[in-house]
Amino acid sequence: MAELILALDVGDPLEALEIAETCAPFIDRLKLGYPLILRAGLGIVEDLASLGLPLIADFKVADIPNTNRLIAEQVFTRGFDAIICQGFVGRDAIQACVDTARAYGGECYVVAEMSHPGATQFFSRGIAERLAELAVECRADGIIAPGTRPERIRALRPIVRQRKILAPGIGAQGGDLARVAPLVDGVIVGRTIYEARDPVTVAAELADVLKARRGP
Ligand code: NUP
Repeated sequence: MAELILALDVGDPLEALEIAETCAPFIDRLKLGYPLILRAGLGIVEDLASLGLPLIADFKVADIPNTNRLIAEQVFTRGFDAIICQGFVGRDAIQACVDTARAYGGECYVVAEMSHPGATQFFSRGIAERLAELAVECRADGIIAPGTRPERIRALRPIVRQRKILAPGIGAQGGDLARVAPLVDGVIVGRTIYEARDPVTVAAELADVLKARRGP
């Protein structure tokens, strides 16, 4: 069954904590990125870690290998369980993130193709396939692939095989949960949950859909 991963891009730290805490029974992991961390500070990672859900650092790390390593070390030291890095920076830069993740017992996911419309400008013509291959060669734990384009997930699955595919773009960006869920290992959902009048009910409904749509 695909995991439900809550993208907690909520500006207000107290609101973020409340949403995470109340939705926790229905979600499998929390994904934190710049919108929350830059506003709340890194202290919120510790607060959220106390909920007991694994935390993914979505900093889409994209630097030279040494800087990637330094960033990843901070990420794992601060209590994250996984990191997302960009693949277009190349094999050595990806490898730095994967190796650091391993050293801390964490996971590393490589962005193969992004979910927004503009992503097709540069992730097209076989680039995503090459990035997915690189992720496999670097022994990353999986890739990020677009929940907005299930046909692209189908194209990338044979490359990554049993490695995980996490798919953002469900709901607010137009991706259809019921179509995508059977193709992936995790769906990343942000606004559909945290902007809902009742985030808990929506999270519970999405979790029910995932239960009904077991994976490949
Ligand atoms: O390709 C990507 N698309 C994407 O939306 C890679 C991502 N990491 N994300 C992130 O997923 C995005 O930054 C946001 O945190 C989340 C989707 O949020 P929402 O569109 O469901 O609100």
